Amino acid sequence: MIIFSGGTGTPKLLDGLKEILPAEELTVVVNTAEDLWVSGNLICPDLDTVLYLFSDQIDRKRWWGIKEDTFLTYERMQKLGITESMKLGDCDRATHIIRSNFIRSGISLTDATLELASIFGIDATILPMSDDPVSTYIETPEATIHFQDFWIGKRGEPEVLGVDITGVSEASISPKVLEALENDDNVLIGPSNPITSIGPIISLPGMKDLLQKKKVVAVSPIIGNAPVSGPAGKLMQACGLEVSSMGVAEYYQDFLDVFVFDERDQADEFAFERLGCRATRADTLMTSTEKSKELAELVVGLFDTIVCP
Ligand code: GDP
Ligand code: FO1
Repeated sequence: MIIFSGGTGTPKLLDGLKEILPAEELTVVVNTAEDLWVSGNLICPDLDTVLYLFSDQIDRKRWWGIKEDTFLTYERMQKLGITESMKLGDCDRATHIIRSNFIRSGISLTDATLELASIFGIDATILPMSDDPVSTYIETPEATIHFQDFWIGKRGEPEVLGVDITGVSEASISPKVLEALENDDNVLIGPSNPITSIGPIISLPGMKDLLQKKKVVAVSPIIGNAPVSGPAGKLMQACGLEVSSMGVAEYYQDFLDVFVFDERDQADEFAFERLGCRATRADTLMTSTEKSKELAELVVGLFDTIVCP
């Protein structure tokens, strides 16, 4: 199975999937449009969350960084008058240094990620969506700023006028992602932010055409009229989408086969038929590994109900 992932909602589902499927059967294609160079090193928040999840290092309170990490370097730099734009843990920073050294020596982000996965003893395949630079910029009334400056620097507070995924139309799907898509018909779009996490992956040239030939199941990150966490609501609104499961399904309608939305949602299952997909209700709120596992079991079963287009 191929899973498209950001750094919070889908990793929670992966937490269940890794309990029920052999790791070798999981290929995770991860958003890189939130990546940022900080103090000379490349930070890949979504890739790192997935790497830390599979190697049981993830901080499950925040869903970023390494559990029980210290922040000595960050704090020392702050004392010396330099505040980094992201609060980097010391052990997390070691990952960034290793990755960046690989990249500085000419190795692609894909191969650097495969090396990190091997160092961490991970059997699942974790792939960046592309080896080319793609960055999400948020247009606010004052300025157009990098997603991390909007989310961390400005606490997601400014009004959002638009979202620009720079570089995506010139970027290529990485060769290893293309190879994975040639060899696997099942694609799961996890409950990630449709605009900033899944948006960049499906906007890569050729991706939507490839997805039309696959069995595609997606899980909604929106319950009722709000995301479980993060800025998805504000960003969907700015992109002209209704903040609802229907809004998410509409965004994926070109290639979506089955849509999973939350049982607390008022939406009618049959209302999704006009988008050319089936929809099914489930408890999608993953507050424990057990709940992630239950949702993962349901989602895996759905692929058997789809005839490959
Ligand atoms: P990011 O990279 O940190 O923005 O993470 P993602 O894009 O992977 O995930 C953010 C999305 O996950 C948000 O839109 C949340 O609504 C959604 N999310 C987080 N936890 C859950 C959950 O337990 N269930 C569902 N359905 N969505 C979730
Ligand atoms: N999020 C914050 O709200 N504040 C931080 O200081 C912060 C640091 C950070 C460092 C490494 C990392 O991998 C993620 C980090 N995040 C931090 C999370 C990150 O900004 C976002 O949640 C994701 O990029 C959204 O996917």
